[in-house]
Amino acid sequence: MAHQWQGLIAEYAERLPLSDSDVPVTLGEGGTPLVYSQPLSEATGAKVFIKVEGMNPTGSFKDRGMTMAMTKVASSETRMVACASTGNTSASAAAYATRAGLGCAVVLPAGKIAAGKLAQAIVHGAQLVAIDGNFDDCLRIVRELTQTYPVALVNSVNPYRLQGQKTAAFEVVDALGDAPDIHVLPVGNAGNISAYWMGYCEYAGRMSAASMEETVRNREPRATRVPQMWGIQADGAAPFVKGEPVEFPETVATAIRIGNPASWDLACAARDDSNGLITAVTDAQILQAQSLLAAETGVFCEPASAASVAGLLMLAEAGKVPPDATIVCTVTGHGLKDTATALGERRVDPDVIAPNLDAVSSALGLS
Ligand code: AN7
Repeated sequence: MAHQWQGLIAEYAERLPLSDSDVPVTLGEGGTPLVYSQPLSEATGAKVFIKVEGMNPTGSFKDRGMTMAMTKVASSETRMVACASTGNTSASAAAYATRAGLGCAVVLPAGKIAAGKLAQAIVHGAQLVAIDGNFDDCLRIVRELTQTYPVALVNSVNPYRLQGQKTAAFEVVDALGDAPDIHVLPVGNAGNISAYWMGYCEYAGRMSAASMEETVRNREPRATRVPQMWGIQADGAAPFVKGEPVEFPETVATAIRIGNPASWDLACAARDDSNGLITAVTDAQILQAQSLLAAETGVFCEPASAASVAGLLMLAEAGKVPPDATIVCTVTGHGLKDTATALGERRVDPDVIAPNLDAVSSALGLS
């Protein structure tokens, strides 16, 4: 009988910081597909796999961190959570707070959240506050809010978020049999690159800057090596490339429209300790990669997620991709969250024709 995935806490319990009183708050997150991409492999001369994180319950990788963070809040006295968000964190927090029976407040940059993500926060019953500012302002306010009131912070500065997110690296190794040579992913607030690096290190039997010792002690290594971490930012929101925060970040990829990443030091450690890199791509490259991945590989991701593919293609063009390397590219969120950006100038309304076979076959060029 096929194995029914139990959610990442149940699947990876021994490598997560859980106590006996924790009852998992889960929607069955994790266990996402790792899809081989023939077109991207041909384009880069490598073996390229796509980790499709849009297949999580709320359509993004945020659910991995949220199941852990919300489980911990649920077993505490606190009855309310809050987060700042460019969209996906709020969607995930809203769903998991509902699951846990907790109140949820989300603070968002006004006018900069994709419609699908906003819809999620609303239907799951979160309290929405839109501010005249960007994500970095939202995070500053939510940090202050949660220090002042009995409200738990569920942004990725909450260490349990990264603990949940590291399981994506476990899944990659479990699927491939060992770590890939290179792991490529988009970077915004920089939690995810830090979490993947932690996961890869722990599976190879090592600590990383983000590790909690209890999750590494006495565990059998499951990998013989760690990958290089390649982080990709959007040109208009590329603090790691500039080497300092960006005051007014701007990009079509609103999910990574972040100028002052919270996990700065952890991400630099992931980049440097893995012998990796963090670079940036233009909005045009992002949109082109999104469209290519959908049309050639069959995976529809959101713009921020396509930054990873855009970066890989750019680095391949520059001769930076070793021949035959095994590469995993994380696409972090589902394309359905932001159909307006994906469609762009494309025509959406087809011509309406007569309801008969002749008209349809002729419209299709078959007759
Ligand atoms: C699709 O939801 O920061 O580098 O508030 O939604 O770990 O921040 C989202 C980030 C990549 C960047 N791809 O990950 C939020 C938020 C998607 C995202 C990122 C985000 P981090």
